[in-house]
Amino acid sequence: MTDSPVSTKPLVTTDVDYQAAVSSVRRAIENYQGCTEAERRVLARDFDELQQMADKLEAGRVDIVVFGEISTGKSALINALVGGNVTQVNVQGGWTKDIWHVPWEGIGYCVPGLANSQVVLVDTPGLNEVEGHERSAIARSSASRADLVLFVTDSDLNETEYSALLELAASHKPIILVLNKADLYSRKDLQELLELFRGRRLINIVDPENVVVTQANPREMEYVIEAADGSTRTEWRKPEPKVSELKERILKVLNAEGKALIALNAAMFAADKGDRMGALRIKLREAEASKVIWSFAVTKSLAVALNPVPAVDILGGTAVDATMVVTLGKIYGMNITTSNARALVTSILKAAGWVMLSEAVVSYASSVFKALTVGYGTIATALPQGAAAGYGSYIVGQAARYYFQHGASWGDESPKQVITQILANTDKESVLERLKTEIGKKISLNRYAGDE
Ligand SMILES: Nc1nc2c(ncn2[C@@H]2O[C@H](COP(=O)(O)OP(=O)(O)OP(=O)(O)O)[C@@H](O)[C@H]2O)c(=O)[nH]1
Ligand SMILES: [Mg+2]
Repeated sequence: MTDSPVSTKPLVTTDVDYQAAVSSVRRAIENYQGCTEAERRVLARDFDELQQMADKLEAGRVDIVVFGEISTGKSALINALVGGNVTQVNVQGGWTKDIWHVPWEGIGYCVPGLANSQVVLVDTPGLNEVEGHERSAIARSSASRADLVLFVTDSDLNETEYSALLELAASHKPIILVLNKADLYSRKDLQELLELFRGRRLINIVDPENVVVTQANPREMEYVIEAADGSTRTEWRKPEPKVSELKERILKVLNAEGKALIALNAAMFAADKGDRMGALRIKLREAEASKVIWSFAVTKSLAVALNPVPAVDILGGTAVDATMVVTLGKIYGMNITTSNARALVTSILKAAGWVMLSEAVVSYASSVFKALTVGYGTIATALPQGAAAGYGSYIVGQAARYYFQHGASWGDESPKQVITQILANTDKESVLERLKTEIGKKISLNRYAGDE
């Protein structure tokens, strides 16, 4: 072997990159630790994966993920590389169901720059168009964490394979494309397939040098054996697996850029997790804010619907709105005093003057009416009146949310512009309907409770 990969000098000095990757993973873990309980629950798996990535970096482990369609010989390939029956091989497609980590100890290899590095071969379930979506998904997720992917195929690429390759290439995964089951092809057909794989179709996806041929578990062949006396007999034997070309290629890639690959992979992984955390945090916070606004709008609706005197309506309403604003502030990580919350509510109400004014008139008129009537009349007026007040709180809540989203400021807008925008984007009728339903439910519940 003239081009012994072990003698190849690493192309890139990556100590700085490696340290940067270690700190980016560490930072992502620290960010996670600052998450709320609810965020942690959703991110539990991401956190586990980050921890694993941190351990992997510390150990200097290289994960080579074997990936591809079902029954292409992924498991057989790992067995042939390791030289033993470490993973299960079967004629039945879809045999491997979980991710298997197989330490490639026999290889006795260390990535340059990582004295105690270990190489691990990761067996994954096969991709399958028709069944096993979940398994395909875990295989993809495993490939997305790989330092190097062995993409195994046993024929020309179909659409599933081609798009999976594109996906990997788009995330900058280094790929070795393995054409397995070479024993099933004539020399000529094999050559044609190789030319196809090294040709234009996979340009920028797989480096032509990274296309290799193997036979991991060749079919038995009939051998003609000639005895010394010239007589012949035939015998069925299994040819030896052929994976040495692949082995060499793997070592060459690892030698040239192993450490850089691990660092790049970890850094991209941490960045991706960081983005996910950020996006989730926003999503959860917004969902919680919506819930808070809605529950205070309902509370306000009920307070107004169930109180007969206008003065109580107004007082109760302001207190509810101020508490809502304090609660919203907490969600956005801002502590606001009750008196500041009241001031904010007042300024929102002032900016939305015309809306509140019209509602106050409705509120006053129907409160007087409510005080004078009894029985069903009360319910009939309480519904629209309570809903209108609840709608007011809903709008105040949305405006306060905007204010907190923009770091306790109105940003470049005036409060009036913000509220006009909110009003334009709110389906008033449907909010009123939903509030009426809530009030209706509560009032009829109370009525039945009273009857008992
Ligand atoms: N002729 C031939 N058959 C092979 C070769 N490699 C694997 N096979 C056969 O292909 C079948 C599938 O092999 P596996 O290693 O189980 O394939 P896999 O990709 O792990 O399959 P799943 O885990 O089901 O996705 C088995 O019957 C193997 O014996 C090869 O080089 N030549
Ligand atoms: Mg398998």
